[in-house]
Amino acid sequence: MHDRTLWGVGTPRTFRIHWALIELALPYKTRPLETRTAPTASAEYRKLNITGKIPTLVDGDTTVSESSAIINYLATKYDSTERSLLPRDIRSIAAYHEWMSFISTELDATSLYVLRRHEGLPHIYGYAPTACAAARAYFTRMALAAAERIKDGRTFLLGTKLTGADIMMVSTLDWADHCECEYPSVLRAYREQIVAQTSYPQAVHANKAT
Ligand SMILES: N[C@@H](CCC(=O)N[C@@H](CS)C(=O)NCC(=O)O)C(=O)O
Repeated sequence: MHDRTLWGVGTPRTFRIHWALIELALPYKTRPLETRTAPTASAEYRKLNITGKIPTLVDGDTTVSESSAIINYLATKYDSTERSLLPRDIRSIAAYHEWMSFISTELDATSLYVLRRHEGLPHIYGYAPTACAAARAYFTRMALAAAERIKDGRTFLLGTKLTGADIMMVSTLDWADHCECEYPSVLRAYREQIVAQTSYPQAVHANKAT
């Protein structure tokens, strides 16, 4: 059997990779590392990911970290006619990368991750209520822009099929719900359809921390 191990459970970013692996029907083992626990500082893990952050995927002799990079790696390597998380035509490929970048930077890193640091971990990163209020408002503004792009009622970001960009978006909306960040009903309806139509529930189960 192919030697494939996903390190990490319990966060929206680890969830992304469980979901991608399940959608692509790729068997894998899970090392249930939780964020900021002692095992993330072990020599064994630091050899795989020097940042000590999760998730990390080891696929045979390839090691990849960064959730969007892992999704792109899996989607590219294991693309087939039966199972695919990538669009096919060049304009959709451009839109796919646009969404991946937008979600990773505008919705994740500069909005929700600010809240995670300064509301969730103020003892490490400092208490910053002004930055948090701005991050919350920024998330809502960017979510409004995303909703505008899909208000034609499409099921998936790129039209009629699930791609890695949907995995990024839905996991980020889940995180936003957890942080009580507001986003438009168009995005809520989009999320609900995907949750009902894909292997989302299995991925939730796979990502559960023990
Ligand atoms: N940009 C990275 C972020 C990874 C990340 O920050 N992971 C969190 C858990 S969701 C973590 O391990 N944090 C531990 C720390 O900050 O030391 C990705 O998308 O994978």
